[in-house]
Amino acid sequence: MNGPNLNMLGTREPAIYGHRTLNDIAAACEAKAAAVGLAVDFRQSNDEAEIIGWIQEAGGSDGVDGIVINPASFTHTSLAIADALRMQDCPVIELHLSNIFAREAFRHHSWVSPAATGMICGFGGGGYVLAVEAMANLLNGEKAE
Ligand code: CA2
Repeated sequence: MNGPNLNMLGTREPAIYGHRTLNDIAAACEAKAAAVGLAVDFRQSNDEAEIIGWIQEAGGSDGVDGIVINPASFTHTSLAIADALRMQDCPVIELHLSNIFAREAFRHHSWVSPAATGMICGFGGGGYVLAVEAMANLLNGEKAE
């Protein structure tokens, strides 16, 4: 799941977010998922309520095995997304293209991190592929040591 403005990837601020479009990243995730035996439902929304609805659906009976989410700016503002994630039983990976801790102070706090199993940031679009691999490992029973 991808939050607001990530549909603009590849068109602005390439020094921070890279040249790849969100479609390029989705294709890379799908290729990695196929290699590790997972399927990806790749989504983006600019609407906080829609994202919360997706998170609630993900935890339902027709739900998913895990959630990878780049909440974008909602990372720093949305207790509601954090609460929705906390209600899910499945693994949650928080993801950011940029290293949010090496940027402005207002990006250093994430409401989402306490509700996540783990967090990946600073690897650009490649972080999404790392997240698919990490999710496969989690689902295969890898435990943090
Ligand atoms: O590094 C990330 O992935 C972020 O989640 C991206 C958010 C930012 O607010 C977070 O602090 C870190 C911003 C997404 C905006 O996406 C853009 C895409 C293209 C051009 C400009 C912004």
